[in-house]
Amino acid sequence: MKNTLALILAGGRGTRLDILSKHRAKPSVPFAGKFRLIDFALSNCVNSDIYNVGIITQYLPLSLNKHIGIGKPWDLDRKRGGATILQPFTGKPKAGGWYTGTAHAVYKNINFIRRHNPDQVIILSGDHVYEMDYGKMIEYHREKDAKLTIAAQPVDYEEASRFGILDHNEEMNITDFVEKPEDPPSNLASMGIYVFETETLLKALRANCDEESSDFGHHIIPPIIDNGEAFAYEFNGYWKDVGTLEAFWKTNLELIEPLPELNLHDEDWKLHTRSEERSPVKFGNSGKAARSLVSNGAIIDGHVENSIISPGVHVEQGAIVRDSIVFNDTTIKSNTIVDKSIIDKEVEIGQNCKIGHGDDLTPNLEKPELISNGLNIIAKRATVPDDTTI
Ligand code: ADQ
Ligand code: ADP
Repeated sequence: MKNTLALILAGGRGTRLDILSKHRAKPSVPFAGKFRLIDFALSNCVNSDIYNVGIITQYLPLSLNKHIGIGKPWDLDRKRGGATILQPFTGKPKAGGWYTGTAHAVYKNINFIRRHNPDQVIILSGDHVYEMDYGKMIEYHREKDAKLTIAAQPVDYEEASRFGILDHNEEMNITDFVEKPEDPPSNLASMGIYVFETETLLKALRANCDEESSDFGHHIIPPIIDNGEAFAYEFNGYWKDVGTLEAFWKTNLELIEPLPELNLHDEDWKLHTRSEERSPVKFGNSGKAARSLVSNGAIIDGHVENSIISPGVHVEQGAIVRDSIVFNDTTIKSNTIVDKSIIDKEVEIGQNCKIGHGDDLTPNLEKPELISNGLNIIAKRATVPDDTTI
C-alpha cells in the first residue's frame, strides 16, 4: 500500500468511559490485559502494509505518547515514514490553536499530508476494536474510482443514533448520509473509516472546514456525497466501538469465550503492543484461575474467574476476582471479593473488602447514568481501606 498515508484520530475525550479516560486519551485505555485500544488501528495499518502513519493527538496525550514512542513495537520506527505523533502545536499555525473537531484536526495537519504527497489518505479512529485489512478497502476504492469511500456496517437499531447513518444504491454509490440522527432512517452505520483521494480531501478541507465547521460527519462528507463521488464499503468482519463502560467490559470478557469472534491468537493478524519485560505469571499454593486472561508479571494466590488480569496484578490468598477487569499493578489483598468491576492501574484494595458483591446494584460513579447493570469502576491509584463494602 505504497502511496497511502494513514491518519489516526486519537484526540477525542471519550467521556462515556468516565474515570478510565480521565487521565488518558481513550485510545490509550488498556484492553485485553496487555494491550491498549490504539494497538488495533496501529496493528491494522502495518498488517495492511501501510507504513506511513500520523497519529493526531490532543486530549491527555502523555500516556499515548509514551505508549507509541517512535513506533518500534509496530515496526513503525523508520527514517522515512513510520509513526509520527502530531500534536496541536505542530500543525498549521494560522488555523487556530486547539482542534475543534475531527476535520479541523486533519485540516491543521495539511502540511504533514502535503509532505508525504500520498495518492490516498485513510482516516481512522484510534479507539475501535477490530481487525481489518485496509488494503482491500483501498483496492475497492481504486476500482470504484471513488473520491471518498466510507466503511460501513449494520449496527443494532437502538445504537444507530450514535453513528453516521448512510444509504447507497446498487452500485454502492452513497445516496444519503446523516450524522448521528435522532431518528435513524436505517441501521447501516459509518465506521468512521474513510479513504479519500488526497486532492479531494485537501479541497474539501479548504472549502468547508474552519474552527466552527470542524467535523467530518457534519461538514466534509455531505458535500462530497451530494456530488455523487462517495462509495460505501461494507465490512462484515468483527468491529466494535467500545464507547461505553458496559460495552468496554463486555467486549473484554467476550475474549474469554472458547472461540471468540476476535481472535487474539491469530498468527496471521498479530496485534502488536509495547509491553514491558515481566516475569511469568506465578500461581501460589492456592492460586487458581479459570476462564480468564492472565498477563505476565501477575501473582495469583487467590481465585480468578471469568476475568482479565493485566501485567503485575497481585491477587492475594483468599481473595476472589470474578467477572472483572483488573489493570496493571493493582493489588487485591487477602479475603477480598471483587465482582463485576473494572479496576484501573496501581489500585490497592485492602483485606476483607466486598467490591460489587451482593444484590445492591447501585453504581459507584458520580454519573450513575453511565452504567446501569451494577458494574463498579475504581480509579487509577485509588486506595480502598480494609473491610470496605462498595
Ligand atoms: P464519533 O466516534 O462519535 O463518530 P468523534 O467523537 O468525532 O466521532 O471521534 C472520532 C475519532 O476522532 C475518535 O477516535 C476520537 O478520539 C477522535 N477525535 C475526536 N475529536 C478529535 C480532535 N479534536 N482531535 C483529534 N482527534 C479527535 C464517528 C463518526 C460517525 C461514525 C462513528 C463510528 O463521526 O459518523 O459512525 O465515528 O464510530
Ligand atoms: P497509563 O498507563 O495509566 O495510561 P502512563 O503511566 O503510561 O499512564 O502515562 C502517564 C503519563 O503521565 C506518564 O508519562 C507519567 O509520567 C505522566 N504523569 C503521571 N502523573 C503525572 C502528574 N501528576 N503530573 C505530570 N505527569 C504525570
